[in-house]
Formats: sequence, C-alpha cells, structure tokens
Amino acid sequence: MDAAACAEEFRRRLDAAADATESALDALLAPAPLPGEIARPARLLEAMRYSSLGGGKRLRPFLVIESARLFGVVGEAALRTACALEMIHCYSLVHDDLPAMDDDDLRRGRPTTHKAFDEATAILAGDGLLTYAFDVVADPKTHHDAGVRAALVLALARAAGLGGMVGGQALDLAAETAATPLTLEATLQMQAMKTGALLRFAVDAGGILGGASVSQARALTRYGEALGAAFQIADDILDAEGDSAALGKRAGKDAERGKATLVGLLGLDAARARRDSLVAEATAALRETGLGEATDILAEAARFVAARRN
Ligand code: GRG
Repeated sequence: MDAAACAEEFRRRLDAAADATESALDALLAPAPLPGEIARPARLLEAMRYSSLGGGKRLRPFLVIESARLFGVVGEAALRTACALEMIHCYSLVHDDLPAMDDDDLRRGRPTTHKAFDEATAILAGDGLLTYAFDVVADPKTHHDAGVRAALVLALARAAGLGGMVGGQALDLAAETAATPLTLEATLQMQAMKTGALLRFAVDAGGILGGASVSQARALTRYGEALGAAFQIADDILDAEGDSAALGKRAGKDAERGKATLVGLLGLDAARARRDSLVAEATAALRETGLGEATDILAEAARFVAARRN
C-alpha cells in the first residue's frame, strides 16, 4: 500500500473502530441488569455513560482490534476486549480530572464528569467503569477459552494497576511536590507506566487473542512500548507548543504544575527528534513480527500518534 492509501485506510479503520466501540459500550451500559446484578442505579449509570460515550479518539480500541486482526481474529472477542480497555481509560480520565488530582473542568470538549454530576458520583463512575472492564473480559462471551480470558485479565490488571497506570500516576503526583525534579530515566519510567502501559496492553491483547508466537508477542510488546512513549512525548510537545486547546487544558499547564515532561528535560527540538525515532522503532518492531504488509496499518497508527494535534 502506498503512503496516501495507507493513511486513508488507517482513518477508515480508526473511524470504524470508534463506531463499533461506541455501539458496543452503549449496549454494555444499558439500563437492564445483567444476570447476577441486583439493579443498575440510574444516576450512576448515567455518569458512567457520560464518561465513556460520545467522545475520544478511541485509539486504544483501534489498537486492540487491529492487532487482533493481524492473527485473523475479528468480531466480539476483540471488540469486547477493546471496550474493557476503553472503560479503564475513561475511568482514569474521570479520576484524573477530579479536584484532588488535576482539577480540570473540561474533558473531550465538555464538562468533566464531576462538573456535570458531582464529585462522589464521578468517583463511583470511575470505580464502576474499572470493575465493569474486568467483568467484560472475564465473561465467557469474550472468549470461549478460559485460559485466554485469564491471560487477558492478568495483563489488563498489571497494565492498569500498581505497576502500571495507577503506579505511574502516583509517581507523577509525587514528582509535583518533590524537592528535586525527576531525572530523564525516572520520567521515562513514570510515563511508560502512566500512559504507556494501557497502550502496550492494547497490542499485547491482540497477540493473546490471536495466539501469537513468543517472538511475535515480544515484537508487538516492543511496538506498544515505542508507540506509548511516542504518544506521551507528543502530549508533552502539544502542551509546550501551546496547541493544547483540544486537550482541554491551557498551554504549558503540565510544566507549570511541576509535572515531569520530556520537553522540560530535553528541550523541544530533542523531544521532537526522540518522538520521530520512537516511530521508527515502532515500525521496525512490527517488521519483526514477520506478518508483512498486514502491519502497515499499525505503522500508520504510530505516525498518527506522533503527529496528533489532540
Ligand atoms: C487517575 C488512576 C488515574 C490515572 C490517571 C492516564 C492518566 C492517569 C491520566 C490522564 C492524564 C492525561 C491527560 C495524560 C496525557 C495522555 C493521555 C492519557 C491523554 C488522553 O488520552 P487520549 O488522547 O484521549 O487517547 P481520548 O479523549 O482521545 O480518549
């Protein structure tokens, strides 16, 4: 596929993944209780729907769906895993926006969940999305093989928890009030945990669902790690360039808050160079899967992540 055709096909598949995720989340968050549930409280459900429907690029669902497609896996298994991951991503945004954390009023171009509802409801909506994600992955509707479901649950828990996103958020918060700024190495580790771990899970999940070989799984992980790092540098660059309106925050806000950013540590030019070499690293890792042109769309995703404006 030539570059223009690949970029067009990427957009088409990103839109398709976003549409499929929206519909599937809408169905999962329907008012009727599931077997074993007692009732679905209306206001909490409304806040969970508000937090997860009608916005976002749906990059993580796209990565699950497209990495599973590499192994011929299409349909419910990938889509439900994609929804679970997106629920965890949305929960993290809801909690990150709370007054005790980033204290933001806007997210995805509309009031944050605690502004649209109230703080207690926003905390519960996040908790509800987090726990529902594991319900969805562990449900036999996601995969007939209990071993596959257990592998997904384990990988998702590790990506989202203490040694992943939540741990990374804790390191980032601690850095804001620390006497000395984080070193480059510590910043890279914090970012790999805070934002990288869920992106990495997205492609690892495709390998788990598709029965990737050990070497293919390793290559996918390397791709996910490079993509995650490129994603975070792009975020730091957007913040520094003052082009962060769509991120729902004022330009330079992260750096001003004492948050560790790669632009702060390396400067803008070196951060851009690092971002570009991570895209090359991600693309090289895809070649190591031995899956050939089928991986072109994921290579395009790495370029998209690096060039994103929101
Ligand atoms: C509160 C447990 C907890 C964790 C928060 C990921 C995170 C940890 C906070 C998000 C803060 C933030 C805005 C980080 C920058 C990178 C990022 C995750 C941006 C939002 O992701 P996108 O661009 O968002 O994929 P959309 O809206 O497109 O889904």
